[in-house]
Amino acid sequence: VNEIKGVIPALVTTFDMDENFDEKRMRALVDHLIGKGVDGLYLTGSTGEGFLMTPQERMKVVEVVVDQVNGRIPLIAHVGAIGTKISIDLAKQAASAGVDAISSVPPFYWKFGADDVFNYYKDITGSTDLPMIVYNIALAGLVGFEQVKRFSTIEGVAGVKYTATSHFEVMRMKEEIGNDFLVYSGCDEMAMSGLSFGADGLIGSFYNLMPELFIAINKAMAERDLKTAEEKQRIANIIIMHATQKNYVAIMKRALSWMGVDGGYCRRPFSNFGASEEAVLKDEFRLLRD
Ligand code: HMN
Repeated sequence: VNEIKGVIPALVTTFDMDENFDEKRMRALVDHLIGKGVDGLYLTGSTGEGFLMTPQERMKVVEVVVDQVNGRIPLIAHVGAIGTKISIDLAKQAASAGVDAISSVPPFYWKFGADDVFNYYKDITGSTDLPMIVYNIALAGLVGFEQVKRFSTIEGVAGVKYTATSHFEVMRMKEEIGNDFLVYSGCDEMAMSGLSFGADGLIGSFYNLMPELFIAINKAMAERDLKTAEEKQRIANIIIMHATQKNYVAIMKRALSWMGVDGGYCRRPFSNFGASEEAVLKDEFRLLRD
């Protein structure tokens, strides 16, 4: 996984208006993002509406993307589920499909004890030879620094996708767990900050929509060019702040279509935009641009 660094969109899953997985749109979007220069893709996570799909559908998405990417960039498959057995099935399938790493949120809904969560990661990570990226996000209940540190003792746990705002922990993880423990910053609006505290890469939603800006931020931060990074981050944040007031996954999918690569629609209960709402949205974005 050492080479899985840089800007990694948490790929949206393309559905048609009837909520069916749209393979054609998926393949086109993958090619579009590779053309833009992204460094990898993260599949069937939060942005990918993974929890709105059956395991079979998630496997299908992984297979299609692996096939379309054809080795051009590395892939991380999110295999998190509420039960260990389901996650193991997903992990094994992702491994045989040919992804480069797996990732998972901690099990949620019930309040599992710390040992249960530890065993969840141990069992899934032990089920394949792939590196595991722990996915820390408030939606599933944040795990703290000490817990991440404990998970890092499991053989195969290679890093963390860290969607939290306390970036001092990024630095601490690098210092206390080890510099080769991979940390991916997960808050797009704080990409610059995550990188400045030592994150190896960025995994997030908005890299589907505006990868160029974040590729520029990543490059500028590597060169310690704070001025450029800040300039790009400010622009990105205007869009992010606007889009996150509504269902931003649906917004990104429609906005992609204006750029010639249709991201399709979201699955219910997420809402979508009808033609008239989409027109309003387009006007709002025009205003933001001016
Ligand atoms: C994923 O699994 O889809 C993500 O990469 C999640 C990602 O970290 C996003 N967080 C959530 O969706 C809750 C961020 O990209 C987030 O959308 C962004 O920072 C705007 O707040």
